[in-house]
Amino acid sequence: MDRECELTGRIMKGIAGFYYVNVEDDGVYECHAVGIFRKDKQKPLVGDLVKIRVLDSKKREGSLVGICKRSTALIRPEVANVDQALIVFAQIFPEPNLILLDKFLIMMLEHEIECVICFNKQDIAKDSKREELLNIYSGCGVKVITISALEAQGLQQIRELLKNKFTVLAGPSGVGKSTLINHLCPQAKMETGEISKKMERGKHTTRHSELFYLDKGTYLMDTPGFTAFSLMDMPENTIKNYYPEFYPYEGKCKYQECSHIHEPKCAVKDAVQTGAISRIRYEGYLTIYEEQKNRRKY
Ligand SMILES: Nc1nc2c(ncn2[C@@H]2O[C@H](COP(=O)(O)OP(=O)(O)O)[C@@H](O)[C@H]2O)c(=O)[nH]1
Ligand SMILES: [Mg+2]
Ligand SMILES: [Zn+2]
Repeated sequence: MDRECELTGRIMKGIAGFYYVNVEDDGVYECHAVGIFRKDKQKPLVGDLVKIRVLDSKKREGSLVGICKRSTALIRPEVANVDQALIVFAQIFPEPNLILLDKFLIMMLEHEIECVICFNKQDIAKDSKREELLNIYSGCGVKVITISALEAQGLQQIRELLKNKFTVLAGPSGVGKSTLINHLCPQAKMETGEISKKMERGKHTTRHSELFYLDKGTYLMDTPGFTAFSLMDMPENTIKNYYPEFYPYEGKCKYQECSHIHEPKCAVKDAVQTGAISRIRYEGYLTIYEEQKNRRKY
């Protein structure tokens, strides 16, 4: 086989031993992995940049012959080379679970993956709700945007943010992720709708993590397994490191190793009192700290 038949692409999905590899300016090839991967115990992941050898260009079949070095690898979902996460929550219907949002932020920061928070359903939320959410997250260190996926408001902003990156969508069910994907990538034809109906259908269909190709270098992934998770065994005393709003007060508490919880003369608690740090974010920190502390007892 001559070298000219080797192409580079990205794994869009993997089903039953086959990998669907998108080669830009060419198209998708159905590939099987050659034995070398089994021998090396190396498992190709969705998102991987891979070398393929074309076996039949008409039928668009090939074989996977190599995996390029990964920049990142998430475990849940198992996906490689993610550049950023777009964390989607509704402003209302469903009411946003901010503890869950904060956990997403912590997990992404831990993996050094950049985040953008997107609050959807602006069309049905009060302006006061939108402002409240923007206030809570004004110090969190990541960009926050508000959109209406249904009415296609704010989508240009999102297109700009996605350009030339591989973005994963994270967020609970019913917040509008599929509606958003269908705007950005009409060929995706994602199923949208009320949660209960989808659950029923879900019984009969297996859902896979799948990448969508939007434009040169621009990929988007919606992942069904990305709706709830725990922070595993992350030690509680490291949680504070993921709160950028605490950074200006580091070293200003009475105790060097202050957890900003029960210690006297705590600069962070003072900042919560004056409103310099969002009370909601701070209380979320307390909740997550407790959860992590208790988890380790068992
Ligand atoms: N009012 C309003 N409804 C929306 C918006 N985006 C999505 N929805 C609706 O919310 C429901 C869930 O949307 P879907 O895209 O399936 O959410 P997913 O579970 O996150 O993929 C559907 O009934 C959508 O029509 C929005 O911006 N405004
Ligand atoms: Mg969906
Ligand atoms: Zn403190």
